[in-house]
Amino acid sequence: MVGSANLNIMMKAARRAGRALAKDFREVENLQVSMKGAGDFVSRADLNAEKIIKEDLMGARPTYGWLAEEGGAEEGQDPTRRWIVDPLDGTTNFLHGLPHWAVSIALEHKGQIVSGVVYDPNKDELFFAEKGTGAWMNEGRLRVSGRTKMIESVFSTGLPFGGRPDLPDTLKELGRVLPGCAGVRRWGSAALDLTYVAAGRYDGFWERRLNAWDIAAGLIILREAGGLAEPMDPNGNIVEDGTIVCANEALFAPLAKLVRG
Ligand code: 2AM
Ligand code: CA
Repeated sequence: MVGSANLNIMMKAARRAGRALAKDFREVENLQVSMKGAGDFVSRADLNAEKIIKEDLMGARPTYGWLAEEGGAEEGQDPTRRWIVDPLDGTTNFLHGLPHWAVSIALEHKGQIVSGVVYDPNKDELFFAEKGTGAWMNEGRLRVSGRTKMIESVFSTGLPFGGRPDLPDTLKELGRVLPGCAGVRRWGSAALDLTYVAAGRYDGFWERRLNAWDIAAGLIILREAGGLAEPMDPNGNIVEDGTIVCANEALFAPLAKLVRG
């Protein structure tokens, strides 16, 4: 697929940051002996990846706004467009030497996500989409799964970490979903969770308490692959609220019903 100039800038930035992160990831294992050392090293790797992405994106489009996990928000001269960036989604995996993390870059125009790129350097999988032109992974077109039966379906979610207060609700939710499906996974990168639903690897995904940068790029990839997505509160907004439930067309309603209780 021939993408727009903006998509090409995003893909180039994602690959450049991904290469830098992959190099740092190989060092992480050696640092595990000193937990503090590993944590500081990962923070530096994360910041360095964000710097690379900012150089590429803001260098090419200096008037756009900026919202990123590490660097915060900056209004651009052009108030209608903004980059939404997570340089390293799946930081806990990265820190633990688990090869499941990604770079996530989205472009928002007038409040709508219009393009998204998620790059997993561990598998060299570049997921991308633009509004109206479908979703892709490397050279191939993406499509959500064709499963229709809950009992045959695999879903993904995020579980509360570090003492977050929503554990009781989460356990109730799992109690409703688990008995009727083939399994629930918790892989720790919301950006990759969304692209995996887009690729038909899982049949659906839900999570609360996410940030705009975790979801923005994956969301357009999912939708362009034919997936349905809503915030937990049907009257809310996915990117603003940081909640999402998504699946293929057949499984969306039954999954959303169980998750929402
Ligand atoms: P992050 O790696 O960029 O922080 C998974 O539940 C999502 O929650 C990820 O997209 C992850 O984004 C975010 N998250 C933040 N802190 C986390 C933690 N300690 N453990 C797992 N996920 C975390
Ligand atoms: Ca993230």
